[in-house]
Amino acid sequence: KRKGFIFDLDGVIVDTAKYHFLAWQKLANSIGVEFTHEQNEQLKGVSRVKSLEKILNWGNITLDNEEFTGLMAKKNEDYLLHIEKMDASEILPDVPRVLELLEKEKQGIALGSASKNAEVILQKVHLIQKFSAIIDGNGVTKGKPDPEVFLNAAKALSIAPENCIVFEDATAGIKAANAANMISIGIGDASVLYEADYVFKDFTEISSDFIQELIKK
Ligand code: B16
Ligand code: MG
Repeated sequence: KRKGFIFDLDGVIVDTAKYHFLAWQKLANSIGVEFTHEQNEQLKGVSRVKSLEKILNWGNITLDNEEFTGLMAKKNEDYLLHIEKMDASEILPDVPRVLELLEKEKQGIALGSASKNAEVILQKVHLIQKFSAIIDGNGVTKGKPDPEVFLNAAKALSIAPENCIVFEDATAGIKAANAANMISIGIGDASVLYEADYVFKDFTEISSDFIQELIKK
């Protein structure tokens, strides 16, 4: 059966989550707000606008529109410096193995990311041609945990949501996948991603048999 496999980008295909962390931490500290890994967890999968809103909230800071836009631009400039030097060596372990298996099995493969930088990154790591649909931060009006990004991906693949499987590293993304009525697979820490249908530390733990089972289901 042809299923839709939808991949989040940051923290699933590549470890850009660490670059987002560095850029947000620098920005938060520059306006006198402390920024911990626990706080960063709450920003994973969350749009740039919503992320800055949260940071300002933690610091009890109110800004006018112009200042807000300025800080968003600053964060992205810093983030772009980090991703500039990315290449295929930054693809997370066994992601290519799983993509190749899905390709061989003629499954639908889509990207469902909150990032507006998704295409640039996929190009840099030479994976863009693996995806028959790319839904990113430029193609949605409501960010994760809203299911819109994954529903749009399913539509682009012409596969019903209940026949889609989502790989996600963020709580917001797992919530979005569940709300879309898709199978949610957490990539990361099970104590954080407990709402997912399955959790694996990374793709090295995902066997070909497991993927075949998902296809047959
Ligand atoms: P950008 P994902 C998300 O990507 C990141 O997890 C999140 O930390 C980031 O704020 C968001 O993209 C927006 O990214 O600033 O590049 O548009 O995990 O959904 O692939
Ligand atoms: Mg992510």
